[in-house]
Amino acid sequence: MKRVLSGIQPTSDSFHLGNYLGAVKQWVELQDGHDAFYCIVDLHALTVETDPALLRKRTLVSAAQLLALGISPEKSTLFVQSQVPQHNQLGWIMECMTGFGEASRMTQFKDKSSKAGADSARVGLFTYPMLQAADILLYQPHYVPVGEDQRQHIELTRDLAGRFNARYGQTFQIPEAYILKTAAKINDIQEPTAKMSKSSGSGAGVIEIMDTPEANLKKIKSAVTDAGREVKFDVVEKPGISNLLTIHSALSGRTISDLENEFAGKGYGDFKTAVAEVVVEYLRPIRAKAVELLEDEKHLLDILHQGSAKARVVAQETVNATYKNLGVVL
Ligand code: ATP
Ligand code: LTN
Repeated sequence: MKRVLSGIQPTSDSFHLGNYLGAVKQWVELQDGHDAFYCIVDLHALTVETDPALLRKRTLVSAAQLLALGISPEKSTLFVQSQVPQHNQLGWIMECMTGFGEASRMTQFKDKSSKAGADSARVGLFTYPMLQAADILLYQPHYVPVGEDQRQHIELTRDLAGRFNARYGQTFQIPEAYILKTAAKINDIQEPTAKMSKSSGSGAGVIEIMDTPEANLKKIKSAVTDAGREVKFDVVEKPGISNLLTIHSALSGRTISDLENEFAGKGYGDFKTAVAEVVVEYLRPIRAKAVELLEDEKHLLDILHQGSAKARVVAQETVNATYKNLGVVL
């Protein structure tokens, strides 16, 4: 079976529709027929200022949501990054393989550090992609299911793996990004030209899985629309409507052209009501399941501890091979 690995940061009280449609939905699909490893990357969350009580809470809420969204601990290895210290071990090796200029070109670092102000951005934000490369390469995966914004980090990971293999001998599987053509970038519904984001979202434009059905209904009904009145997919002229069409289609399984036909001659209002209904009904049982899972913290921790124990075994094999090929005395 081919292996799959991906990660998500516990940086907010809820995942949003972009996280789900861009990434986690594919995680769920790939658990069948693949050996899947999914990681809550809490060490990555430390690259920005964090509150200890919040980090703990958000790690658990992330686990509960992943399970509620369909990640099965029987099919997948679900684990917490910090519980597998091999990530730090290989992270250092990856830092030593990366050029300073190469790391400086990472657009996520440029965006996030310019927001923080270059001087207050943490060094960990700069080395973030090398830790991510380690997250991936430790498990020798074929595929890494992520949203479009992660393409550059996966490209760097491939470069680092290839470089290491060429210099020190075959050690790492070169992974491929698994990015959907549609839904790889869900936009903020108030600012439909910017990605829906946990950290920089507009609040009102971010549809959160853990939000109440009432709150999400209201948000979608007040989504920004575009000039004109036709419900038509056109990213340039109608970014707002196109984003809502993408969301509806991804959740309802209907094609965009089928939706355009249904809403031909109707107004934006009717369309937004339909989108709101699809989203709210899709998320309702998921939120309820996550809330239920959060009531039994011990059960959640058991699942994570078991996953981390399995992950450590695989990760240690890669660390051993890496050290051996580097000439580290074992
Ligand atoms: P932040 O905005 O704080 O960087 P995030 O919302 O991007 O956080 P991450 O934990 O960094 O969340 O991402 C988890 C996964 O969700 C990644 O695979 C990422 O590519 C995907 N993802 C995030 N936002 C979107 C989006 N708007 N559309 C599609 N996929 C997304
Ligand atoms: N950088 C990613 C999160 C992430 C990840 C990973 C994704 C950390 N490690 C390994 C895939 C594989 C993000 O910001 N979305």
